Amino acid sequence: MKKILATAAALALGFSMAHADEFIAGELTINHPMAFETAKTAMTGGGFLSVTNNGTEDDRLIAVRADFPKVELHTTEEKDGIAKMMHVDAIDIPAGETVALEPGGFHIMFMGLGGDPFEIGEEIPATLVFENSGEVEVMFNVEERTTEHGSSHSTTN
Ligand SMILES: [Cu+2]
Repeated sequence: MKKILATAAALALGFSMAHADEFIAGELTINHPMAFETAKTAMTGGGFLSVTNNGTEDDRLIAVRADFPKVELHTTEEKDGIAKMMHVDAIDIPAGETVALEPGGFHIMFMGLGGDPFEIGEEIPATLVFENSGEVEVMFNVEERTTEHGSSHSTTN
């Protein structure tokens, strides 16, 4: 099963409705993994979060695994006013810094949705793989696409 309705998961697992928004991997703190709702015909959806490296060693996000045909790390580059997404092998998380994956910049690309769009309130389980800190399971909350946050990405997916 690709996605779990937040309410169903919360009831089944006995969690409170306030979902966990912070995840820990070694010296890393991952904050607020989220994705925007997608159009019914969308083949891709972007995943966003921030990572704070509380340690003294640099780390890198090297992969993300989730139940989709393909998941890639992307960056966004603007050329002649057009935002273009490009695949990257890794995203650096330098010691002592916070790196934001956000619309218009680095993001996680869930690919091959194939007519099964992200809907508000869904949670998408995924595993983040860090070079030094290892693997951590997180949940991406699907949120309403706002013009403020969504416009830069909606043109490209
Ligand atoms: Cu992308």
